[in-house]
Amino acid sequence: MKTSETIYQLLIQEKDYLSGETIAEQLHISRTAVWKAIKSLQASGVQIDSAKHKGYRLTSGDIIIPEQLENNLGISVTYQKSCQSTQTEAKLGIQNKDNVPHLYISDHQEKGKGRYDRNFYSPQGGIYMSLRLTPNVPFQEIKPYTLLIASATVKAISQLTGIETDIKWVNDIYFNDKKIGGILTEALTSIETGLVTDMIIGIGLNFSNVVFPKAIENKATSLYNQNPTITRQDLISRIWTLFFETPEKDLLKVYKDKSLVLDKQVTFEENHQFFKGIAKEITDQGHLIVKLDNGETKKLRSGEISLSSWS
Ligand code: BTX
Repeated sequence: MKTSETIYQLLIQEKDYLSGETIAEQLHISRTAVWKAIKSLQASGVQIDSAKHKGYRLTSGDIIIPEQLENNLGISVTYQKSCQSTQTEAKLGIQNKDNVPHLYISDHQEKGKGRYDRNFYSPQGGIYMSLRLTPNVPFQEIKPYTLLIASATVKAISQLTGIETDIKWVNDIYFNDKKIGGILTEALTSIETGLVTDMIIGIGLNFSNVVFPKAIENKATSLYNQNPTITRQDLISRIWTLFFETPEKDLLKVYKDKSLVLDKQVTFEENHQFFKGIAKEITDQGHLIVKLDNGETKKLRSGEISLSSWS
């Protein structure tokens, strides 16, 4: 671990000031080395108050420590301060023959991707990460990864913060009726074998980013408006621990329990035609069963639905 990461860990455990001398003694380094590490933490966005004769105190902000996540999760983790998109990083990992499972994390994305080529706004203060798996099974046998990670996310948030969030079918996380996150799951198939070779499961979460562009300011929000009570590192670690360790059936139950759409009136468009009905069921494969007003039943595989009560 880098010196700055070790110092960050000391500071986060200490409510009061820690003197430069104490830190230097504990880590067997010089006070200049401590000072340099503090500067580097501050440059990474961690707010550290320094007071004469008292030392240093962490006031806000956090950092991601990839080695610690690797130890907690038992998978490879690549972290970058900034990148175009962690989905792209995961795809590059295929060419680079990176170990799998592999989690790619960034503090900020220049070209965060949503579904259908939409943008996902990804400033500093959010969580942006993509997991690459290599299932090598036919498409019909692919697990409903979007549902599983959505459930792991709302469960992790609830366990760590007590905040209850909801899932809007199929890939959005909502908090107080506003979007705080989205999931983009992409698959690569081999033409020769017909098998899905790679799955890239991306999730973006507004953690403590509070300012949004005009176009989404009324429909987007963050988990925290000020002073998060947990770190992004804690949340990332818990999300993937739950994703890997919770039985699929339990996560599917969470998905249904936390669904914003079940038993609600929804509208959707198919082949340029509009439909209205009641969302009746989410299947274990992630399909939404809608009972239309004309009595017909429709099975939606993906796509967009609107909740009538919001329009
Ligand atoms: P989506 O297509 O369902 O949602 C994108 C839409 O959501 C946008 O058109 C906009 O209206 C709104 N939006 C954009 N940014 C935000 C935001 N920060 N908060 C709330 N609403 C927003 C959702 O796509 C899937 C997003 C996956 C993002 C992850 S981040 C890690 C990985 N890397 C990457 O490039 N994408 C994924």
